[in-house]
Amino acid sequence: MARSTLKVLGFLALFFLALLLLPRHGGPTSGNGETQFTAFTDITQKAGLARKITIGDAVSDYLIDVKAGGACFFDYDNDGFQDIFLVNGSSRKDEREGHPPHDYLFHNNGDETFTDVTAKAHLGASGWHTGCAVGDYDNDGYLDLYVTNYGPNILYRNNGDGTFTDVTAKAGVAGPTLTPPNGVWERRSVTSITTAILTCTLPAL
Ligand SMILES: [Ca+2]
Ligand SMILES: [Ca+2]
Repeated sequence: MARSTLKVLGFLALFFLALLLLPRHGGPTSGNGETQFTAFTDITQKAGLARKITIGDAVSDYLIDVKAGGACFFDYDNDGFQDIFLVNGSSRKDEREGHPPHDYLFHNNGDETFTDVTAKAHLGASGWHTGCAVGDYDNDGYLDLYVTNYGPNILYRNNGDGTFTDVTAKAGVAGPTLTPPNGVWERRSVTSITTAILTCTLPAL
């Protein structure tokens, strides 16, 4: 066999060997050769995280009916485990009946369970909250929390002892409010939500 033919056959052998050794897409294979895919298990109840999150009334007639919720994962007590802050919205029905929903803070116990420490942390404010952000704004080594709201936003200072203090007014970060003038609900269709958000959030020039 010609030398050039042997080279080609050797190259092809190496090529197919490399193909066999390459990891296959779709996850690892089991012993019987079937592809195994990553699966998720709902452990919400088991972890102690089951809470009702409200996003407007049952009928979405208003912009705020479809604009709420969110979560921040952050280690507020610096114990090495990520804790969870759940942002809650509200509804006209709940407000009318005098029991508006509130946000939640869950402490990560480090054993795949969480403890509701909302009241202890002083983070159980109610309102039409729409999101959150985390950062150490005062550089004291403890992560602070900023909650956006349909109304004045809230900055919580982490006191480093498991509690938070609302320092919004002192810090001057309530931001432009989304609350309509005179407290009148402005009726908007869901299809105009983008326009509505831009109209409400852009500061006056
Ligand atoms: Ca933690
Ligand atoms: Ca801080």
